[in-house]
Amino acid sequence: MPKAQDHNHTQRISLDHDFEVLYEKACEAGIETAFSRAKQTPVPCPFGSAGVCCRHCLEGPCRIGFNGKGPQEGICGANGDTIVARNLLTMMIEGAAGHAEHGRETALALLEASEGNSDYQIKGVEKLYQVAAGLGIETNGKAVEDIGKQVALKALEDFQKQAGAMNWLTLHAQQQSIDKWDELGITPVNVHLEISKAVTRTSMGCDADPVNLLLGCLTMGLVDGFGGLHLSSDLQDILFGVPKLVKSNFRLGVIKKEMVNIAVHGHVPLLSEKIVEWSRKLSEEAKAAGAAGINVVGICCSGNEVLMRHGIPAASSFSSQELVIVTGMLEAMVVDVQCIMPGIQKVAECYHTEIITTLPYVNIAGSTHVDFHTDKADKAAQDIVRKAIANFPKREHQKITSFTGTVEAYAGFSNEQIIEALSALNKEDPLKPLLDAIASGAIRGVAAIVGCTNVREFQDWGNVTVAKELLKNNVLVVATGCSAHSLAKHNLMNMQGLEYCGESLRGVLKAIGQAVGLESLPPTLHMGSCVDNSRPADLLTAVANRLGVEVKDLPAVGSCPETHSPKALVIGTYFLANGVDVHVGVNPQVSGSQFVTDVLCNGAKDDGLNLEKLFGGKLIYEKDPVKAAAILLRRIEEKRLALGLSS
Ligand code: MSK
Repeated sequence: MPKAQDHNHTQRISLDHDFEVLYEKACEAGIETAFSRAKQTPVPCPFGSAGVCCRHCLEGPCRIGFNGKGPQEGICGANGDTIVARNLLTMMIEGAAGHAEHGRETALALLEASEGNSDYQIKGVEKLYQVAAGLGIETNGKAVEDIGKQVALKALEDFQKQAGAMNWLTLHAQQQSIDKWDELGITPVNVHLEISKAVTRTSMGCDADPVNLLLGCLTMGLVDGFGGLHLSSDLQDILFGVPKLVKSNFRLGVIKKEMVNIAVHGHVPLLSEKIVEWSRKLSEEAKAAGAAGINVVGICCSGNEVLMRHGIPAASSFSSQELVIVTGMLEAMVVDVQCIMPGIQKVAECYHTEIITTLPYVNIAGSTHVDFHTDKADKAAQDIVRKAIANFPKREHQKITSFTGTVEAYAGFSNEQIIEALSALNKEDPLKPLLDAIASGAIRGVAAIVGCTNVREFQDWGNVTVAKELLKNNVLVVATGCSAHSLAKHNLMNMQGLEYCGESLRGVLKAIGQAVGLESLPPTLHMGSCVDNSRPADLLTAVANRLGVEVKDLPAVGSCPETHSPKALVIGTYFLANGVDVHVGVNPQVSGSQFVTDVLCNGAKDDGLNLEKLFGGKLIYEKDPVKAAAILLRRIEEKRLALGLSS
């Protein structure tokens, strides 16, 4: 077991000192975490890293040798290009399936709520009318529940229909993009059909054409974008309400020594919404158990969801999730789906913390399981909160490490909130102040810093550095997912961080913020969880439509500096299919094929087929966050020039 103090500066785990304290504590107590496991295997497998290991049949695994040495084909004759493209598609399927299942579950929840068969009611009525209108559903004279049912059925159609394009694609995409996707034959028909087709094409003896396989990746990107991201965000806004400006706190100081602490972790907010509700309702029971009350804290994207709608404070992003338990103050960690490390159970066994799984297909051996379904959500949430209360007296006080520092952060920047803020400057044409700022160059462009933290990266460093570099150069930065945790923890979502903004950007943020009663907008805008990458996409579409151009023409970029999940890769592919440049700071595992690398990363002027020629944007792989930001700034300036905007 490595000791934290044995590591030199480059081996530090986090820019967030609190997690370094806990990592050292864990190491000294002999408690394994992802950080210590990563240090025990410092070099990832070179074949897997290059994407050239094929495990699609039992004749293998086969792998392609490097530099022309060793076998250049698998036993079946698949070459490196095919194997790399096929492995990439396999990752895309994994990412898209997770998000699509999120969308399907939310659609079913809306159907059950509309039919009165669940513990949920529709709270976002205005959003319901807006989505229904977009889908062509007649709303006049109909009850809210009737409209909710029609919207839910339209959503479920996107998992069933056998012809045409997905309803949510037609609802959100620009027509020029749809035409392009149709021409290339990549427009998805329904989520399950496309995932099933993609799994078939990656299986042994099927698709062996790297170009066709890469087109399959783009289809998965569209499945993810429309059947996962947009569908989930829309329906969650309908069920739980559209997020509005909230102020909350980040860092480990949000875990309170005197309270019963419950962490919600995962992605689908159906459960975490109820945990928040019942934590408030059962606080007297916590007091009877000797606590001052119940404190819910967020981890990963469940954390982002309850932050955006309820101002629940956030304790940790993905990579440090196990270390939250090492505080010794967590009575329960409740998980739903995605990005949940199995390692949390072993860490929890060293403390009094109870890991509670809630979905039949996401179990962890040794944990408690409380079955969750929408028609017994209140009962499940009460059981879970009471389990946490019962664990409070079991704390081992000598094992507690508490922190007092928290960082204030603003969140809740849905598009509706952004438009409302802009409306205070121009009621008739709310986007105009933003467009004027972009046109004049006060804002050079827009960047979405999205995605994860990664145990093999120095936590928060890439996310924060890219953001600061872009802010300094007057780029408007929005954020989602775990990168939003990084930015918030390091003062980029409160007014202190305004010092990192270039002067003209700071002026625009102040003007908009003051119009809604704030000192300023914060330097970066928290737009939600990883499925909420639909929100920056919708913002770009609204701006492009207002200007009469395509999204691909805008001075806009995406960056995922600390990528960890295939979900981040498939989200990036959705943006690539819309012509937006996407930066990743972690190896996307395609270097084993020069052909695949060229298609993804080469510029439009290069020979041969590539994404930029087809769609207008490309994949940028750059580990160094300062260099990455410089490339993104250059791309923004190129797009400004092409649009005829001021230099
Ligand atoms: S949780 S996919 S580590 S953002 Fe959405 Fe965070 Fe990335 Fe998981």
